[in-house]
Amino acid sequence: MHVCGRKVDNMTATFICLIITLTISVAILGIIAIQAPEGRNSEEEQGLCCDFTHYGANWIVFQRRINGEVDFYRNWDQYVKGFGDPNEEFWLGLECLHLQTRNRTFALKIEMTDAVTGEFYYASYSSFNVGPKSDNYRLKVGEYSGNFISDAFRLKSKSDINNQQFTTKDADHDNCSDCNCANYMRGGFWYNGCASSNLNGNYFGKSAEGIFWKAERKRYGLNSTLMMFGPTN
Ligand SMILES: [Ca+2]
Repeated sequence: MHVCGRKVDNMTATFICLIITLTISVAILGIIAIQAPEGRNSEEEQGLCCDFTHYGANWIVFQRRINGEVDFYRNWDQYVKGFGDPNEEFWLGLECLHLQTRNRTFALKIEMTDAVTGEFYYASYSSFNVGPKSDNYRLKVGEYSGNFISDAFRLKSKSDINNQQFTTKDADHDNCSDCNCANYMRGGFWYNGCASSNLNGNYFGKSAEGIFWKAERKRYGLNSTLMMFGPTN
């Protein structure tokens, strides 16, 4: 057999063919890897969700307020990617919430402490889903239960935040035609026009800017909150 004009034996020819085949294979795999940005992006996005803080065995915490050390009056990119310290005050991030809740039904649980009385409150929703970025991370929650007399997420039609998109101070997706609810309430959240709760409000704020959960006749000021998703039963 001749290779490049030189006569070689069968074993040498086989070896040369093997080297050529391996070289071509590595080149093709390299091209495939370069042309697969979606796969890499997906891994990067999944990487946003690695640093989970668990509550008990099965619940994943995605928001915590305990001392006001972390500023929650943030822009869109920061709410998408998350911010703060997972062991202290933090927001996990909207992209992570979407990725985690898109294919599986979780329940939502919110725990709160009254800033004045120290009383413990909780609110639960039978299902919790955060939509994709293309839909501005729209919130969908199921049936409410809790030890408040009212469901603050649906207290009034104008403050019903179920099925609403997320709004920040630089990305207005709310239903307040002459205001940005994130500016008005000093936070970033799913607002309608605007809301009867303000879990991402100013820790030291008063009135509409503070952290609160509203019942039919009373606004409960809060000094700690915990939002988490987990099993439905
Ligand atoms: Ca608006």
